[in-house]
Amino acid sequence: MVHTLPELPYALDGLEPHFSKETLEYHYGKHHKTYIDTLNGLIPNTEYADLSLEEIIRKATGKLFNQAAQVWNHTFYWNCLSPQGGGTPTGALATAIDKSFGSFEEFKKSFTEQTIANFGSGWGWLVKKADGSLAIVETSNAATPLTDTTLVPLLTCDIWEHAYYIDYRNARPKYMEAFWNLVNWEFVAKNFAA
Ligand code: MN3
Repeated sequence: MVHTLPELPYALDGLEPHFSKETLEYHYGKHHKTYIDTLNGLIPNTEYADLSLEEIIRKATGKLFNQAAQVWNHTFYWNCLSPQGGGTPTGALATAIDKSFGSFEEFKKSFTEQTIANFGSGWGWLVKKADGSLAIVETSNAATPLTDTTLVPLLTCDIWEHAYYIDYRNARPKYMEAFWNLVNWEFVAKNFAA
């Protein structure tokens, strides 16, 4: 099976002024695409050739895992963002956030602090646990909560430097400030309800 780069759910300049068109040209058009091209180069004539992306992620290790997981993480990340994003969640998701973190503001503060503190390259995640409660999880490099079948990923923030260096240089806190203006809470709520 040949894996393809999913279309962005908005135009390359759709996340401006928070994330520039140049950032998306590199992050989506080069980084994300390279993970897919490398993945497609690794799997022909192997036991992974006909597996879905999720199946590869749950089975592979090393270089193949890294490429496959980065493909999935980035597709998920793009869907977590929207030109109409930002604001606060509503409904059952908002209730679950209040229950697990005290309030939306407390959640936002904890997610921001823990993700800023994630050393090196990685991802910050909001996940739903098997008991329905929510938790913040930090992963390194390509690691993804998808490999833990007890967790449902709801939201992610890419904190590889390539996500923010063009717009914010080394200022991860400024990037995260911008990130909150773009969060697609409808997508997060859909993941929560699944
Ligand atoms: Mn990235």
